[in-house]
Amino acid sequence: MFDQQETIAAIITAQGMGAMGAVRISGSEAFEAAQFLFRSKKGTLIQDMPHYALAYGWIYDGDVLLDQALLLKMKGPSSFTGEDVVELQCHGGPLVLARLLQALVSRGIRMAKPGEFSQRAFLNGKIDLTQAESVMDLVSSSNRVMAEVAVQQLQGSLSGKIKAFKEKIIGWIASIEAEIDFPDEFPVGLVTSVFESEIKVMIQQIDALLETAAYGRIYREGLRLVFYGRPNVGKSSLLNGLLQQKRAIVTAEPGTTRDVLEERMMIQGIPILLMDTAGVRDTGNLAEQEGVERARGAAAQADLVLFVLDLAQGLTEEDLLLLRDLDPEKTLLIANKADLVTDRVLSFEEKVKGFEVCILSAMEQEGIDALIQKIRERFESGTLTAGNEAVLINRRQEGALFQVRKSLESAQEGLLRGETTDMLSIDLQDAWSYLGEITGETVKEAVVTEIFARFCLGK
Ligand SMILES: Nc1nc2c(ncn2[C@@H]2O[C@H](COP(=O)(O)OP(=O)(O)OP(=O)(O)O)[C@@H](O)[C@H]2O)c(=O)[nH]1
Ligand SMILES: [Mg+2]
Repeated sequence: MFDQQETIAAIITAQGMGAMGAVRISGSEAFEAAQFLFRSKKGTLIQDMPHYALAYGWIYDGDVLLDQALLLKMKGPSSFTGEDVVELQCHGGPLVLARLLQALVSRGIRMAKPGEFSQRAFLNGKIDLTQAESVMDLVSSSNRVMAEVAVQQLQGSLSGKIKAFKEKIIGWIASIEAEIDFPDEFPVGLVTSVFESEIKVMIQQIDALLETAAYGRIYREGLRLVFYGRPNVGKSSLLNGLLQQKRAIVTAEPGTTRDVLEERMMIQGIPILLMDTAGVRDTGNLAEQEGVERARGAAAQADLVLFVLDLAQGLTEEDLLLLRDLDPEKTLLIANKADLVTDRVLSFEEKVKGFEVCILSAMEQEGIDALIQKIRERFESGTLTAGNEAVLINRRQEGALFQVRKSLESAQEGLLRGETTDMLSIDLQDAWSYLGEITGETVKEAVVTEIFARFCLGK
């Protein structure tokens, strides 16, 4: 864990040139350090400025004038980090800001590590862990849905739910303790019968949250769309067709693509990770063999496989073998090269029953819009239903929530077996503790450090 005593500083605006750039100083020496550099036009001293006040003036490093600036004073604990904070808003030139930061460092202020401001905000109880994570989601969001969900999570949409669960569980534990301490005042079995239905309801609510994880992953990382099939059927051509650019190499020779080629795009507001892969076949070529292995791996991990076949050749034995391993729910069957056939009735329809088929020509760019529509439909229906939850949990939260569910289930099973209430209390305490991991109260220090280390510099 970083030293929380030290006063830290960092450039908090993006690197590069801009109308404005800002440096934040946080810690007990923030006002003193800023005073060394800042000369207000009116001669006001930072210590005499009211809370949340702005001052206009000039920044000096010794006698060297560095820039013109606005200084914002925030007295702890009413600041982002909960400590005394000064933000200097100056001109957004990389050198200007670097010189300012250097001047602070030469006065003994330490440069902040990535995520350190947010970590202090967390350690000082200004935000919980879900809110800290939502800050990262918000600044890195590539789409409207993620941005909206992140900002709601920052406001406490997930924290609120977790808090409500925790309060309920504490209530249960309290009544168990009361029953143990004053058995005469409770009719036998009253507490347990109430629990049975209440725990069931909570598990359902947790399941609803767990269901948002798949959506959350897609909005954070993109829907994994994998082009898969035999060599030369037109996988790379289709990737290029969707991207509207000649990204992947296309040749008439089978075995052109070797590596998994990744590209990102948005399809009607959905972030998509397109993955072109090597055509699957038996081959003696080592590089191609490795490519085929990677293709299989990518298909297994896909949210949606676009299984491409060559309509001019029809459905081959090899196609059938590959299809056998694919889940129709997660596959679209692309009958490509439709321009080469006159009759578009699928002779092999019976053999691919259950698979949705999309007939198109990657080369002629025909049928691409219909494919986009189908991708959108698959995203909206299928197993990916987040409902109206204003929450999309991330992988870490999903892991902890899964443990909460397990503990509650164990409590539920205990109840059915007629276990004593003190046993029940242990499961409930576990559930409470796992809930605390999500918001951060019961999470291990190492995990906290790891989470904040993923933040960018100046956050
Ligand atoms: N007529 C026609 N030819 C196509 C179509 N799509 C692709 N092709 C041709 O088929 C050949 C193979 O295309 P690719 O896109 O490289 O096929 P691939 O599936 O990526 O092949 P590998 O990388 O070897 O697995 C090229 O000559 C393309 O021009 C199409 O819709 N119609
Ligand atoms: Mg290819």
